[in-house]
Amino acid sequence: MKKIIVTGGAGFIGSNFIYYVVNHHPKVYITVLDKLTYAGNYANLAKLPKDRVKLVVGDIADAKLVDSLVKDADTVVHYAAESHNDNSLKSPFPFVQTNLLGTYTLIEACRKYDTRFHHVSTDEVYGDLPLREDLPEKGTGVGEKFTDKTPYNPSSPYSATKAGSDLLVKAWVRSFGLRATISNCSNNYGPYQHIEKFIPRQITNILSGIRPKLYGDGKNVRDWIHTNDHSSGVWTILTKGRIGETYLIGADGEVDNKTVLALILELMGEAPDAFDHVNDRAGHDLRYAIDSTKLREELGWTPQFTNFRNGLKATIDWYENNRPWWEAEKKAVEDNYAKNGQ
Ligand code: NAD
Ligand code: TDX
Repeated sequence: MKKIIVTGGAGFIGSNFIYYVVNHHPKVYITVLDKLTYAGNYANLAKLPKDRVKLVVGDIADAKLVDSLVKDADTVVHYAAESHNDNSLKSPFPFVQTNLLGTYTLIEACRKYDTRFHHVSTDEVYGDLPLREDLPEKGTGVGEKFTDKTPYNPSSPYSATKAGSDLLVKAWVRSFGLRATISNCSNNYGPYQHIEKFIPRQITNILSGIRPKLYGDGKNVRDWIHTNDHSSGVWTILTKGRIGETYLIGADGEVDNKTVLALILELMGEAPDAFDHVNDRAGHDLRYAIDSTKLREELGWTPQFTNFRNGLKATIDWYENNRPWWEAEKKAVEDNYAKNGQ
């Protein structure tokens, strides 16, 4: 693997993956294909060496452009997506366009040139799990986490279009011999995450003198993984994964939203009750949890950044030290949430 295309490389997880590759794999050259939507930011790539990372601004659903780039690449790593559940509830069409048509356009080009393809997906395709306290088989491990055998059952337009894109890739593998793998990862956190998302929203609220906002009762559980561990997981699958296989990436980081918020408040020196309960998300998934045994045992991957408290502290420091990266957008993001009572 020498020449790779990273779609969505100017977004949160894609840009962290590019830093990971540049720092760990000196012979790899990267072309980023990114439309620079509201979630893509050229600044995310600014510190990277220009001789190794080239940005092409364009749409993954632009077949002509995609063909011209895929022709010269060994591998495509596909991160580009519309990624925010709340946006998908207000305006689903961009999710259909990018997540479904965009993925279709990429796999058609990879089929044509027999290019290795890795599809980055999410645990949300499996729907949600009951809270642990409500499980009849509590403590036995049965049915407690997602595996690659869990049936698809997405809840939102976002997760439905991600599920559809996974199914397209699986069909292209089976019917056309596409050399593809899929990863479904849990909730990422770390630097460069857009301030619409839960953790950066609460951090930047506090930094802006706005009270944090918790949806509903805050009992919903997410399985947090540091984005650097997601990057090493994707690299492991790219280099060692079996074609046609799906690997789940997770670091055993289940925490409910109320507890995450309590930790942010504590680390930022705020009172434990200095937040507001706001309107819940429609169709809000209750709990996600990943069983990553297959990735760990078959490919030997181990997450390294598993101390959530330390990771959260470093993330808070990053937003505090990079105010120009987010400050100009803050008011518009909050005005938008306020329209929904959130
Ligand atoms: P993000 O919204 O921060 O970044 C998405 C990037 O894709 C942006 O740079 C945007 O400009 C680009 N993009 C959007 N539409 C495009 C198009 N039509 N053509 C080209 N580029 C386009 O998203 P993220 O949180 O970094 O997520 C990246 C990927 O990882 C997504 O596929 C998402 O489903 C998946 N994922 C995310 C998480 C998470 O916790 N954020 C967890 C598991 C999987
Ligand atoms: O202000 C908020 N308050 C709040 O309580 C926001 C923005 C969110 N929440 C809750 C909703 C979720 O239970 O926090 C949890 C996390 O919310 P998001 O950051 O929006 O993430 P989520 O919906 O879980 O999806 C994320 O993980 C899986 C990513 O956005 C997806 O792209 C990924 O696929």
